[in-house]
Amino acid sequence: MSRYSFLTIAAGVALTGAVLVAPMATASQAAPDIPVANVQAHLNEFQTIATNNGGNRAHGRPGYQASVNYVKGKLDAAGWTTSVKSFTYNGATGYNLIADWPGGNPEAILMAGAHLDSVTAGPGINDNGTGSAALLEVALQISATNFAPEKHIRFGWWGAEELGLIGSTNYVNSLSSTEKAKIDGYLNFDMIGSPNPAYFVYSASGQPAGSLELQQTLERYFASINVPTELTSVGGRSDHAAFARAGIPISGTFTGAEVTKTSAQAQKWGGTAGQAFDPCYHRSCDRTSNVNATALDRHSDAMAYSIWTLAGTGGGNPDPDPRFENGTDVAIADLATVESPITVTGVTGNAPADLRVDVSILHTYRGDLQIDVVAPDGTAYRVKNSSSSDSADNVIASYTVDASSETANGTWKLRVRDVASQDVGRIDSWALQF
Ligand code: DPN
Ligand code: ZN
Ligand code: CA
Repeated sequence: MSRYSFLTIAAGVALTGAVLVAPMATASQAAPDIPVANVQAHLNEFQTIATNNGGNRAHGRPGYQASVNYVKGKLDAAGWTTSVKSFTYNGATGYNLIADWPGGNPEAILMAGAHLDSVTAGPGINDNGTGSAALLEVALQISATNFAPEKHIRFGWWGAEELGLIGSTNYVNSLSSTEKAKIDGYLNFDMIGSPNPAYFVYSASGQPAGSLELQQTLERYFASINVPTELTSVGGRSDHAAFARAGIPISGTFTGAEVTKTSAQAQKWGGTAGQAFDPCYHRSCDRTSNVNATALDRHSDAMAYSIWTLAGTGGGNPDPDPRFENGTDVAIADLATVESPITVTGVTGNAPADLRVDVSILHTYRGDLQIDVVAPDGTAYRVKNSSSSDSADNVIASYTVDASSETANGTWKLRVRDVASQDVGRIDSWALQF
């Protein structure tokens, strides 16, 4: 990181019209804090199931069936509509557990999922008891809070992920194109309590249009608790892949598997540099002791925040709150001013007084950056000033702009000026939420 040699403030730019808001759920009901002790209690059950069934919860083994029964029993008691869908793989019957929360717009479905199977080598508590247990607890909290979202919520616990994403692929392939088109997005949670944890969010880059909103919603949660994230491209390594192939927007979170933590990552996230995020990945030692409770807690809360936020709004048609996004990277060279455009069409009248601007800029010294949102007529709204003392990385934030005097339709721009030498970065993505 660099220090400033001098600081320049652009003259004549009004500092009014924009305020930084704390990230919050836009739904009428705020997401609850997921009690990590409840998630851990589900993990203890998975451990007991494995211990009583030959040490694992793998496809075709009794520990998998017992895991399905445990999750299904809790969901049924909480008022979810469940169905167990079987498939055959490797000469054994496998199961997906699908759970629907009654209500919401059946034409606008938000899905989230986690694989419930382990490898045969061990009980699979971090991989993927953690995603499965957190998703179960979020489901129980949806019930406990009587969440009444605009969208319909459906969760999936997948079988035979470890044998090549078999269950989730079977599920997506079983849907008609009409049924697929109703799914607005899919969030995946596979390994969210690694003992030497990372805070990864699945990158929208190269994924179906609409994935950026999911990515940015997850990023916004971690920004709100001041935990830095990194984007990761998980490619075809987990159950989002079949959804992405079907053109459904995807994202998710991940605390890392066999890859080694760098010293830069250890500095910002704690833990041990030079050691795998999960040294027990796919081993018999992936037991309840192989979970970092803080990471599990934060990723469970991120899961709840994103589900409440994404399911809470936008279910109507026509969309009363359209969103426009640009996910094309724009490099920010040293001392440069760069712009990224978004063309807004189909919105009648003026922009709202609470136009939300979601920004994801990756940079090595955020204090270098001065950011304006430029309306179609050229009016610039300052959302962030530069500051020589603001030494953190990245600008991942939501700003609210009073744009009520601006015509909504036309080309808007995010204008980013790097005012000090040495540190550089890029606009990763930004969006306008009307
Ligand atoms: N799905 C796990 C595996 O491939 O073994 C772990 C994993 C999850 C890897 C998410 C990458 C991303
Ligand atoms: Zn996994
Ligand atoms: Ca710079």
